Amino acid sequence: MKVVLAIVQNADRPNLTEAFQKAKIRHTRLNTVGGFLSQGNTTFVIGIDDDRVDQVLEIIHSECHEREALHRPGHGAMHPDAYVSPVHVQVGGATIFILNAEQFRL
Ligand code: 2BA
Repeated sequence: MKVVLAIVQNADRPNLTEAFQKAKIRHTRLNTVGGFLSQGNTTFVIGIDDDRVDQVLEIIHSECHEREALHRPGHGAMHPDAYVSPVHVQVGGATIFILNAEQFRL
């Protein structure tokens, strides 16, 4: 058994949820915040048999898309009135971790 952690953009959450439901893939959604942009995102926790991990990954890749976001760096040590140009960063489709589940109990 594996645990897939998939961090996705909130915009992809509805379609990904629907696709998982259609495929009967059990999951939990957590509201999370990215450390760099400090914007809300969603972390899906999916406990799944090893032979279905590829199916989970295919669904994530088909439903989660890359988008551009604007990062406005904080002033940090600079003068408070200093203007720091915002920078564009590419976000997504998804950041995925696949972990071995030692046990699964209900
Ligand atoms: P954030 O940390 O808010 O990062 C959003 C996007 O900003 C990242 O997209 C990446 O393109 C950019 N970025 C992040 N850190 C950066 C840095 N130090 N310098 C320049 N650009 C940077 P993604 O890579 O698609 O990541 C999307 C979200 O996935 C992240 O949101 C974070 O919530 C999560 N994530 C990504 N890598 C992770 C990791 N190694 N561990 C835990 N969470 C991670």
